Amino acid sequence: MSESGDQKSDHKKRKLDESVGHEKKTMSDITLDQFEFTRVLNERSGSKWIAIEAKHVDQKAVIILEKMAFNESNVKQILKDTDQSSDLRLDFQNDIYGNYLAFPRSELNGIKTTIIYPATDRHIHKHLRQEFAVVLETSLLYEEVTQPHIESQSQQLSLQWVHNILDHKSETERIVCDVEDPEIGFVLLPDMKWDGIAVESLYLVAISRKAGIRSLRDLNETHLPLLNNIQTKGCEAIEKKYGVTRDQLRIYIHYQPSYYHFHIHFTALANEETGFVERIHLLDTVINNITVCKDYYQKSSLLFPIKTNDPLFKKFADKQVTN
Ligand code: G7M
Repeated sequence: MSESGDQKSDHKKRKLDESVGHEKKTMSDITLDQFEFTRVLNERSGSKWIAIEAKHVDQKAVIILEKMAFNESNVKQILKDTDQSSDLRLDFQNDIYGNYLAFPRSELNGIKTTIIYPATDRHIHKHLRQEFAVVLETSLLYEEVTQPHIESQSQQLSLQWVHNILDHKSETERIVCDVEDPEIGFVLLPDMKWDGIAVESLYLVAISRKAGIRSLRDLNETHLPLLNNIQTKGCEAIEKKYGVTRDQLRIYIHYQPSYYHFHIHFTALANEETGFVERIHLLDTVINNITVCKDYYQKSSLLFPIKTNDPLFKKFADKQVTN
């Protein structure tokens, strides 16, 4: 007996809902045809990257597609595999110059796909292309504007994914280093943005086990052992697993972060896609600043980039008008 359109879509939604939140997903748990295209949120043609909004029954999703980088081993396979004329289509030939379109088999042509489902309006907003502006946040503006803003839960992205990692409920097999200590412990694992293969674009994130450090603003001299431990053990683990030495790493903290549970980014120095420089605070500089002045990050004015349609930007603008 064949299913009606509604039954089919109910069945697909059930399958998708069952698969969300479970650690082990098989390839068939989620399929892209379960989503209906809504609009393009952002695209970077140079990086072969696109973020779209989609819909599944009555809930929104963000889907990010990125073509994978080449490396020696997959290029060797592509050469070996595209030996039939149907796999290589001629565009033009002129003397010794030829342009073709190659169609390697699908295993060599994977698209890194991130699906956020169900996505909240915050997720849609985070991925929507927007104008940015820089804001200079004095310690007073932090206390009067930013702190109340980040404390209002409705403005924040959920930290469930962070707790799942720390509690070994998700991404467990991806963990590169795990230090259990509640004060100076952390979990280091590949960032969601990295394919986990190409070391030139290496990107890992270290998530602190200590709760209550929302951002750079909360760091003081009591956190130096934590910062030093993440730096030393994180670098050792990355060298052991990926062969990338500390002098080839960019280690930094975002201000403002997207998620207000303390974490540190580790990227390859060669990876230049680190986004706005105004958002980056190098860990060595942070350690140095706190060593020189223990409440440096409570006293200082900090500059950060922000989307002009972010509610926090509006609060800053309103505050500056009233002052
Ligand atoms: O500092 P900021 O909050 O902007 O960075 C958070 C980092 O966490 C980003 O680089 C994200 O790509 C990464 N990230 C976000 N999520 C939801 C996940 C996740 O579920 N798993 C992993 N491994 N990384 C994530």
